[in-house]
Amino acid sequence: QELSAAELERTFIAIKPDGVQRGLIAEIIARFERKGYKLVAIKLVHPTKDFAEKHYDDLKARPFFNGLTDFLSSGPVVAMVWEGQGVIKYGRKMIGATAPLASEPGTIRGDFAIAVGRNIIHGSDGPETAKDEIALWFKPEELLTYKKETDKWLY
Ligand code: FUP
Repeated sequence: QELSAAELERTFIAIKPDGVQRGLIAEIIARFERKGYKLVAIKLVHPTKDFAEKHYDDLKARPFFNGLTDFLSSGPVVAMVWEGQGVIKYGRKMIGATAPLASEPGTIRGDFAIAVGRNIIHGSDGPETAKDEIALWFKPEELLTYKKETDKWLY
């Protein structure tokens, strides 16, 4: 099966415990689906504190690290890999800015979050982190390759 380089761009997206608890799973997945990205991996996981620390390893010197990793490990998380042209950068755009007052209406954080420590969703911030985060959260065989045949099931 041949996939173009653009189709192969992949990013790691996680719906954090607050997003799951607030019933925003379908809302968030719908936004990525409607945009035209392809879901290539998904699972519900309850990360351990240790795993959350690995995920946020680059932030370990920050004062909010302990609270952040407590939060990420506080309940189930929807871990996903989305694929498509520009998905890393545009996925971040759909998520919205980290600072609550900077996240625009229409973005996920802009529409549903008001606090930096409870911001519903994570998305890889570049190609290198995307690669690392996908490898941290998923086994290679959990990533699927398939063709989206949009009119195959319409009669
Ligand atoms: P983002 O990539 O938008 O999730 O932002 P960062 O990687 O800079 O931060 C990771 C997480 O740390 C954010 F989701 C929220 C949290 N954070 C705080 O809790 N306090 C801060 O001052 C900054 C970030």
